[in-house]
Amino acid sequence: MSSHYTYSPVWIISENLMALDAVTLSQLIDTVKRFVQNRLVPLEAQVAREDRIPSEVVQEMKELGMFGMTIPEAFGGLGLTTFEECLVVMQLGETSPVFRSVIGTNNGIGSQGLVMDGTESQKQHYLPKMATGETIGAFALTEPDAGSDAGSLTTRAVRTGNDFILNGTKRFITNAPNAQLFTVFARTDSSLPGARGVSAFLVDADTPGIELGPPVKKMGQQGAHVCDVVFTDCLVPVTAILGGEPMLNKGFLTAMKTLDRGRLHISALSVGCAERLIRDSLNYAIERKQFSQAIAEFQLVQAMLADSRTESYAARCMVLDAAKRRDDGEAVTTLASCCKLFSTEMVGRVADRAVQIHGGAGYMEEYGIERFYRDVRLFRIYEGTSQIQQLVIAKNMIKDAS
Ligand code: COS
Repeated sequence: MSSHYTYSPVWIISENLMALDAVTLSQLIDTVKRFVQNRLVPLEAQVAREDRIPSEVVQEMKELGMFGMTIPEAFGGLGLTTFEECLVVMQLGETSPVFRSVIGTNNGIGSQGLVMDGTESQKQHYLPKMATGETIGAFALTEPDAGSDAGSLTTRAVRTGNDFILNGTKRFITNAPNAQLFTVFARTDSSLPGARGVSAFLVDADTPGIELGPPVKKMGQQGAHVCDVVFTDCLVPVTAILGGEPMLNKGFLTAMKTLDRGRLHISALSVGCAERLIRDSLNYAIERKQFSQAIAEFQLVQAMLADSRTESYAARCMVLDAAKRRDDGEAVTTLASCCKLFSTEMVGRVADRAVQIHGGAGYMEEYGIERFYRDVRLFRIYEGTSQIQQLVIAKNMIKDAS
């Protein structure tokens, strides 16, 4: 793409916070870009139709190191900073989000709790295999009666000697059907209110007492699989507490910190998808003729294109700014919510305009625009709905002011 504001190596060189040098980062972004265009884009319709990503493509993603982009180099990953991760994810967003989903949990909510709060031995044990994609991690927070109100979860972990017994149901868990490791959030102290009595556990998927529900049929993102995970008298050792005993009853903080980075990741993904939709819309508008001229010549179509370009650019700036601040050590909870709120709502509007610009073709399966329209709808829901982002932003504004 020739837009003047695509990532600038000059800007990257000026940064001191890179895990990779500027040339290596540029090469990585180029590699991902080529992989997306040459390998993934041609498979989009097939993956949606068959509801599966071909295993050889998953293997290629493993070989490219895509499962371990955010896992530290010491554990076999690429150790990308948040800023670098966002640049790469923007490239990945230029194809069906289902491809990002398969690596999403290992780079985000399935690994980052461990990266941030895990003990050294937990990291040594799990992260190298997560970095290669041999182990898929899933984030088991949501429950049938605890979605937005994550702190009200009722899955219990009761201590018996050196073990805990887990009972409860986790709902809509991304990548659960393929996972080898669950980060499970469970109530370890029912006398503490809400979020305070919750701990995180690292639970191997083959532990007795775990049952997976059937794959859930979804509105979009076919090829990404989601199901319930049911724990019935599932025995895990005390050493499974993420971060060890000092982290007992502190699991909710791990979940929230993990989501701070995850929300920036989803924001970057939204920008990538928006860029793809804008390019498709622009190409279509230039080619499609009505009233004896390209529809791109009509000002009402131009207005839609211009609004989409403006909003995507704004989201891109926000995401990269917040990512850099996070890498600088700033607390970015509010900014991550601002980014997720704006970027995911933005891509919803861009997708809606893309359908409109394509007219009847936008509604038809063959053109793939309606698929994106359905796929990006999820961004406004998972990792915290837009309404939860609004609450987080306002709550922190009020807290800061007082
Ligand atoms: N980083 C560090 N700590 C955080 C934090 C963050 N981003 N967000 C909250 N905390 C801390 C708070 O400071 C508080 O600590 P203290 O008890 O020491 O004061 C604790 O966590 C509880 O926070 P809070 O009181 O804000 O919790 P609430 O129960 O009111 O709910 C929301 C907080 C609604 C923001 C939370 O439940 C949430 O994010 N819900 C959406 C869940 C979600 O995204 N689900 C998607 C699942 S993954 S697909």
